Amino acid sequence: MIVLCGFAASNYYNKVKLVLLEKAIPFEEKLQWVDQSAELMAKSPLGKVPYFEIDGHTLCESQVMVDYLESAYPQTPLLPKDPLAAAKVRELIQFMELHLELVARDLYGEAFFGGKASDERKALAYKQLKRGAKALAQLVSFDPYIAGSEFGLADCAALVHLPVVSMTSKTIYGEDLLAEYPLKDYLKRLGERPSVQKVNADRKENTELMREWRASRKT
Ligand SMILES: N[C@@H](CCC(=O)N[C@@H](CS)C(=O)NCC(=O)O)C(=O)O
Repeated sequence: MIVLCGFAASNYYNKVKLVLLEKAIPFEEKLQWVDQSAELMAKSPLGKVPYFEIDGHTLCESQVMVDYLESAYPQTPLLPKDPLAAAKVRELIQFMELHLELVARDLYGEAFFGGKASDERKALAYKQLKRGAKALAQLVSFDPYIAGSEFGLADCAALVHLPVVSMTSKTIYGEDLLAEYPLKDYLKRLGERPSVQKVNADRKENTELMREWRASRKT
């Protein structure tokens, strides 16, 4: 049995969970906060989530995890068969994660958790996000799915990453750096899928718990 470890407010956790649900793979969830405990570090070397526990093995890094699912469970494929088309989908995912999500992540402390990012950090992230947001146009379709006519892995990533990038930029800069993309309609369309409804409901519930957990660590 696959055990998905992490917490449901995490975008990377939810990317993997969407893939599990879409492919109808049986799995269990285990709540794991990012507490830097020895137990966590033994399973995920940087203490990040998500990770899998599978028959006495562990596996971390969400993209590696979904690639594993795609090859171990070929039913309901979420990547095109053609190797180049599949690589283009991975290119889009890597692009969103490296050049948008990871850049915006530096600002989550201030955007969502009452922290403070330095002005230098914000100015640098602004430049990087502007550049990434503009370049993204070359890789996306939104017709009707992010990579084209088929729902797939790139949608599982876009659905969890793009809203948080957009929200972060609105909160920090007063400007939606993804405003040129039809995110609202796209998210509404994806929201018709049972997998997305489940992930969103669990995320909302877990976000409250996460706030309580963070607050309890400060006291
Ligand atoms: N590259 C990793 C990123 C995972 C990640 O950043 N997870 C966050 C939660 S959304 C985390 O564990 N943060 C705690 C930390 O970085 O110490 C992946 O794709 O799995």
